[in-house]
Amino acid sequence: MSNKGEISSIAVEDGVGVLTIDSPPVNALGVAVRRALDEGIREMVQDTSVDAIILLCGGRTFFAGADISEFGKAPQVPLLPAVLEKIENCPKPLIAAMHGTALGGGYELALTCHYRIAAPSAKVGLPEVKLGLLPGAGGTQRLPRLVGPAMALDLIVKGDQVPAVQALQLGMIDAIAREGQLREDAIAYARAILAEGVPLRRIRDRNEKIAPDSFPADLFDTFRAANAASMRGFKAPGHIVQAIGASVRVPFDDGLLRERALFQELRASRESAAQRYYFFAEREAAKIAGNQKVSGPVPITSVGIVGGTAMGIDIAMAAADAGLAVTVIDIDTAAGGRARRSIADAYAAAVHDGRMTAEEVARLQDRIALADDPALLSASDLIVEFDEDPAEKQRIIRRLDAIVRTDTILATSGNTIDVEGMAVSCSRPERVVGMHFCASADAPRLVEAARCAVTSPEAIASAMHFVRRIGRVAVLTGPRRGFIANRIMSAMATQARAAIAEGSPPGLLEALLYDYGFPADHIQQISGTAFGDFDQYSTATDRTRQAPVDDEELLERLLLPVVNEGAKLLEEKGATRASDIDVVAILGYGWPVYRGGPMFWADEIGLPRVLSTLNELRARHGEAFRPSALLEEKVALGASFTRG
Ligand code: T1G
Repeated sequence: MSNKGEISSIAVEDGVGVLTIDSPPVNALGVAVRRALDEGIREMVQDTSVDAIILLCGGRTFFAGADISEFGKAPQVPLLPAVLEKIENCPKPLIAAMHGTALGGGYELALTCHYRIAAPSAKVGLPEVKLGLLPGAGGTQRLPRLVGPAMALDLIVKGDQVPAVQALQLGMIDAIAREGQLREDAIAYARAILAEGVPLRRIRDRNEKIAPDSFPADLFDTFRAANAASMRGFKAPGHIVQAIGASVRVPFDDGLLRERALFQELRASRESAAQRYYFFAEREAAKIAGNQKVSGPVPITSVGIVGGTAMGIDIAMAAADAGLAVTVIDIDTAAGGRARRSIADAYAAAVHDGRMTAEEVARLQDRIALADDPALLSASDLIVEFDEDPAEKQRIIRRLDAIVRTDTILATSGNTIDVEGMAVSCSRPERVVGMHFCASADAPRLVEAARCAVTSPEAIASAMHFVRRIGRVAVLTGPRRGFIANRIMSAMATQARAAIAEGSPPGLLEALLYDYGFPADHIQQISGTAFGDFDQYSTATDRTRQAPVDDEELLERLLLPVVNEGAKLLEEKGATRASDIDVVAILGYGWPVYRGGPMFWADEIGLPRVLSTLNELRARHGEAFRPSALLEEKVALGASFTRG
């Protein structure tokens, strides 16, 4: 074993060379990793004792893609395409041995290897679309040659992670190792390939799956039409369709050039800048202070859910799925039947929809105990009450305070709750937190975790750690009613109501929000609070109105109050950072991710313009538009909300 410096090592075992790269946290293909790959591959090609090469990663995952933090900087050699070209032209069988999540440039690197083997728990995928990009290292040209253009369109435009078993069925990988035996099985696989002595095969030379008669002539037009709604406003999906189109029309090297040109356009786009910003913003939200990652000192292994509401059951199931022991209490025993029925119905639906197997349901249902005696919660590390009556909520928290462990975290759900009032009524107020599980129209991933002055750092860290454990995004807020989501969006709803009262047709307001990029169902969500009964108004295309106001001013009248309210939240310490407000607006209310969220968007249009427009609106529509002190301060300093 020779150690090639801190991130790579080489071992040769009976003619099989193993190059291991270990660059935490996710083996991103930054310049140091690219250099280590370049040198390691070269060394093993030259080593006459090496007949086949295996590429492995240490740590939690195979290469998880290009280093996203490098995008804003000057590129450094060796560039990824050059490294991949060396791999693809390796004269010896080269096998990618993947675990964890081989994504983006990491999976594209695997596609330049001759063979791909993966651990059963591994996932592969090309998620660049979520960053406003496309696979820029050959993925749009090689994947269609493996799975056909139709499947490639679906996989790359959606950007989902594909579990190893499904990837094997699709041809995205060639073999699956035994769990925990990836290195050994990859070496055995290499030996079998050597013994077979078949000529080396490169994906770029395989054209059977992209032959004109192998897919419908109108495939690309049909795909665009079928996905128009989900692609609306985004730039990357359309570019991906063009790049995959090139894979079936022009020779491979020309297709690579086309892909590179389309990739460069996206990388320079404001949409991708916003989506890359959001990628880090969502992860930053998990950090409570500075760089401290949420790692609850009270490890949550058992959870109590009080109240068999739909949200309560949903969280119980998510906690069971995350491997936690769950106890659901419906103090109203009649309702206990409701909780039992809800859980049974939810699991039956999951099996019916093919989202879960009967075996998974059996395993998970064993983790959920149903009872009507809160005393059974004494072992729980964290308890969330989901009652819908404010007085009842207070009573439940006080009752739990008297019977559970002194270090159990007590969480009350909702965002109109008085977290402070609840906490001080308990014997140990430091462990009381608020949790607002946003039931947004699409993926309900957002949870606002509210702390008050007496909440201990341990309690809030544990609560946020629990939220990440169940696969949701936690954002820390202050205790003031409305937390962040409802505070900032109510500012928009207030102005929508006022504009309608002054004569702006609701259909126009909805059309402006729709054109800005809000999904229709989120406009319903906002309009439900602002425009009253959505259906009573003319269609969204109605642009006639009484009030002589231009569209841009009307849109700014709706959006800028959200920015201003966000600035006030930062002043009050109701939010930790501006990017948290963007995470909440995007996840909670469908603010288009390719705009980056209200605070990112404000920086993009320029805070001086935000301030001057607010003052113009204030002169016309009153004090609701008084600019926050923080905004004025930022403008005076030439500072921004989200640009460091
Ligand atoms: N670059 C830089 N940092 C990354 C990173 C990346 N690709 N992926 C993750 N991190 C950091 C992340 O910011 C966090 O840092 C830590 O790693 C753990 O991440 C040429 C152009 C791999 C599934 O889109 O999906 O390849 O907060 O908290 O929940 O065509 O990270 O600890 O300081 O998310 O276990 C394509 C993005 C890139 C994959 C792990 N690849 N990453 O999830 O941990 S573009 C991606 C993820 C590209 C090519 C193109 C997830 C994960 P910190 P985490 P996790």
